[in-house]
Amino acid sequence: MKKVITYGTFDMFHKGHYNILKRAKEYGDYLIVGVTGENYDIGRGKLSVNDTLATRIENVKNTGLVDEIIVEEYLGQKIGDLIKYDIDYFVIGDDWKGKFDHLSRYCEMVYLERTKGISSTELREKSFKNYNIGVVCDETDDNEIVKEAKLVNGFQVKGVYSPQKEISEKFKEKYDLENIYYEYDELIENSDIIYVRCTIEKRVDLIRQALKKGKHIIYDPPASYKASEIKELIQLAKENNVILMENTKMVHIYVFNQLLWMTQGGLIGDILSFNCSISKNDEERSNLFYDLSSLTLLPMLKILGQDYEKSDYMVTKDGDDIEFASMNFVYPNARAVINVGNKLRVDNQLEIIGTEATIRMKENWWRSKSFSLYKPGGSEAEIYNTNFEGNGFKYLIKSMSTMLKNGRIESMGVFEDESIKIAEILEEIHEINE
Ligand code: C2G
Repeated sequence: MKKVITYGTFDMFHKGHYNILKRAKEYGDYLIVGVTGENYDIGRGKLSVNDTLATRIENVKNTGLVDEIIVEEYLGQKIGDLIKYDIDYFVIGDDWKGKFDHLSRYCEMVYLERTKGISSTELREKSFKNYNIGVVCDETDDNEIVKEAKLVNGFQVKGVYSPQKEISEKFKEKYDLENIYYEYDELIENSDIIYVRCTIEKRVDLIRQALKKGKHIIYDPPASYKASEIKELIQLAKENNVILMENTKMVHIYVFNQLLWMTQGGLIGDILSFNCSISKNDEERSNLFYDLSSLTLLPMLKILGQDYEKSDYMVTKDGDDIEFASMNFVYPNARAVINVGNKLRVDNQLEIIGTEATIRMKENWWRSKSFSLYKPGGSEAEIYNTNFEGNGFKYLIKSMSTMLKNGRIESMGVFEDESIKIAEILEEIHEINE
């Protein structure tokens, strides 16, 4: 018996898919199809897949051509499959020509001509609503949103506005955008989503204006260090039935959810200590302290909760700007220490000590792709990781896309009460500082 294998995502199943399965079947007596798993596709940057794995499997099955369906879950699995299923022919479309030649030691490689004039990409483009993102900024760095948005179906940064004309002009040029606007109202008018990327003092106002016009928002957090203003914005988003989303990439990255699962689910025992530090020296940005603090307070609140008994802050200043702050939180059975250096250098790290294991994240822990888990007595750390290119913005936009599809406006990444609590803490620090 000759066995044939082929692989694919088979998203929005079409004639091209049917044709390749039919021709693959003709090479032998038994056809196995490997359908890509969701994590595998996310890992290889294919975020645009529309159908669920179950639907894609069902569609392949319904062709009646296939003897066995397997799921492709990781890079390199194909080698194991060829051995395990004792394959004679590996068939794939000629868009992959030459890419799998190294497999010819295991079986015969066959590249077949693709069916012309049809593709999942085209079908997706036709069937999706397009969302135009407009950026309002006071700097020419885009935080990679332009590139990353393109990786999610239907999303694209189309225009820019800055209160400083030269900045919008440079931004448009640098990122090759279609439109530039000289009034904020025009940007709002011509966008479905506004990305607010500017210093903290201007955020509330810019967010408020766009929310009132019924536009969805992505903003660099915190929107403000005043809890009352955060509450007002949340309320305004609800009234206008739009999404108000913090640009906190961490919570949309797979490995951070693993960390939460372990710490919240008791897998590292009872948590005794949360230790986190961050610093950045950016002369261009004023009040960066609040941005950095917001980023460090979020994992603390997620892991230890909001019911600490006491807090204590030490703050030093350089001119009007906070230069360094140490924040201490006393929980019933745990302590948290957060150090934030605005102009001073502190090492970036996150350490969570539990009674049964310790977790560490180094360097840019807020967008880290991995963490280490140390067990007492264990000589080597267990590494948990996820691999992707870029800074992770695409995962945040993908979450937004899912929310839009489901008609949901409240984010499950950063919860509203967490944004409010962070502002309350920042407000206390701000008051000490006045
Ligand atoms: N195909 C085709 N004609 C088309 C479109 C697709 O012949 N018009 C073929 C592809 O060449 C591939 C199969 O249909 O052999 C599945 O295509 P996709 O769903 O796009 O899967 P792909 O991302 O190419 O996955 O491990 C994954 C595989 O390596 C390929």
